[in-house]
Amino acid sequence: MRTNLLNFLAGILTVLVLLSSCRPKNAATAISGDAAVKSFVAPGQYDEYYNFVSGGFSGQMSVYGLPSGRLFRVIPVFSVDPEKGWGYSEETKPMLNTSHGFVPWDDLHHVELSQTNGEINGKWVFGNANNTPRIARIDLKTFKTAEIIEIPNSAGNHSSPFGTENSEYIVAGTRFSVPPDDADGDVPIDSYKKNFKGHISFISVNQETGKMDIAFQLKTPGVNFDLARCGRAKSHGWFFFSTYNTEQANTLLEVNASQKDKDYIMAVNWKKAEEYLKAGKGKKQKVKYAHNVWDDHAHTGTSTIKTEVTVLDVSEFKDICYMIPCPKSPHGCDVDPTGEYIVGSGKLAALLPVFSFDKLQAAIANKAYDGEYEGIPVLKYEEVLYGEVKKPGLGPLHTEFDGKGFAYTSFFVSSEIVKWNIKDLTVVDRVPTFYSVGHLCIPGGNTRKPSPKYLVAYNKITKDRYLPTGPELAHSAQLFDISGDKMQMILDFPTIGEPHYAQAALADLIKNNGQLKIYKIEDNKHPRVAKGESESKVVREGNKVHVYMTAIRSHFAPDNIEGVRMGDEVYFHVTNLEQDWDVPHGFAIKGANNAELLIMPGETTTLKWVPDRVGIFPFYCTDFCSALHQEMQGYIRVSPAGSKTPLTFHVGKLPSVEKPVQ
Ligand SMILES: [Cu+2]
Repeated sequence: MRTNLLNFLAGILTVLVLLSSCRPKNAATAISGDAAVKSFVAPGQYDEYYNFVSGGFSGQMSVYGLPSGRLFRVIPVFSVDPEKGWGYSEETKPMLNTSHGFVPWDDLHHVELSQTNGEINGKWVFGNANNTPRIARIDLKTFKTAEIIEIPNSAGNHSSPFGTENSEYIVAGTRFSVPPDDADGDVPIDSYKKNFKGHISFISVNQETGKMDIAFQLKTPGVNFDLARCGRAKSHGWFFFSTYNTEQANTLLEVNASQKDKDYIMAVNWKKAEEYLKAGKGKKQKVKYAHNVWDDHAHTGTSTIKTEVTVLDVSEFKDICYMIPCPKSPHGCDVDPTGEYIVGSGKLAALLPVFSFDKLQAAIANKAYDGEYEGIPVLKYEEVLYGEVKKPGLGPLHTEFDGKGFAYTSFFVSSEIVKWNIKDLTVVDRVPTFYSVGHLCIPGGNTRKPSPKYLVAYNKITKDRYLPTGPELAHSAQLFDISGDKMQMILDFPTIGEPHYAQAALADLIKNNGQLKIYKIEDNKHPRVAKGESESKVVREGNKVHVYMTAIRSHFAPDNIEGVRMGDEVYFHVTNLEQDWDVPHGFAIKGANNAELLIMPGETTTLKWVPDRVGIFPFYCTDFCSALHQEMQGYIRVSPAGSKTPLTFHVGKLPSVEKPVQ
């Protein structure tokens, strides 16, 4: 056993040494001739695509233009963001609530654009929180996070968010199998095989409102789920999940989860699961999870703790799940635009298996099984295999499609992208990346209709590529032109966080989806709104002081407030009265250790401030709004506790002229 382990580790070491030597050379001259011109978007011109990129451990999502690589926006999702006040204002705090309380920092790995009939529809983009399992929905009319739902029975929400062809469901598969939430989790860790279970959540999406709900969960064997893809066209109604650690090890997984020659891709017939649910076969389970919803009229998020989920144990139903053997710890599990081919990418495999949906159906019909895995039928590899791409490279991770019959697979270890023909499985082109590519993105590359023009590689390591910035270098993406037979790199651009998966959509689709320019002041339903300066006021409720403040170019109302005392909690509810596109105001007060605000036209946002000393405290607008932005300021006076200073406020009162003493 020990010798086996040592041999294994020696093997890995050899691979690593080989790897460093097959890093691409001539990194500095990788862009040749006038290739860069292809990514040039002249000042004032729009990009052709929006690219939504995961921000990894930053917990945010970022929006880039393609082909320019220009960063347009960072959308706060699972982490606080000072630039937007996200997680700091009283209204946004509930959005980061979980069953563990306020979680202000998470890890966003994958993005998924909503679809209709297997094509991107430009309505929403979803993102996953890995650490404290959650799924977020971002509204593409506002580029704001509209909803976050926590996932019970999960730990490490990696295998998500991947959607079905009409966004009927967004799925979330657990990375770590753990004892279910309603079980006593106080068990020895090495009782893994007995007590640890996997769960896959199917989250329904209302096609009008986008509202999410956990429709049901599938309880599965205790494996690690990695990535997933829905079936499309002929395979609509199915979902495919890559799994690893089918060995069910609980220590030193780098070795112990690599024992078997093959792990599995789990094929799930979700239409069949729906039938069982309709027939009342699901079991209600007591759990606890947060469901946070943003209201665009109240400009406020609310968090509700839910307590029940419906679970189907797949081992009790023989026709929901099937295991497809797949070599060595598969990561990517990608379905081509026709829905016929399912590509497995074993991180430690030396070939790429391509499975056939038709053969899968035939194998199931003929019961071409190779035994069972914890009650789930295991299909015979040869019966479901369409063919193998031989010697494609080292460390295949993820495949995207161009819709012209070609697949593009990223190879982490050999730092390259390999283009291959889906029909005859021959490699037709390969290009180096700089370095260690993870995910790829072709606009629409996971839909029925990809746009075969650009491919972006999201790289993990960028040594030699950018000006050094201390121990950590810029994270990066690389853009390739794939319109010809040969891939051609045309741009490098840095990204926020560590990018994982990304998706892209035609700019016109999103630009013309009814983009919101302002919030209408008459629709503002915030309970503490001031819809005009005449409604601005300061109200004391015990030790709470509520300031109903307005902001308009170039002053606040009120801008002089007195009568606040030590021990008070002051709430500034600031309404931006502007009804003009792109005129936000900001609000900041000296000593506030919680927040600044950024308030969009027509919106009301609240800053909670607890003064820590007696004195005069200035406040001001932090978002440049006009030539007289610098004059947009005010003062608040804080008196000692028990002081008799009356509560007064005003704007526009001129100082009285002192009369000379006679
Ligand atoms: Cu201003």
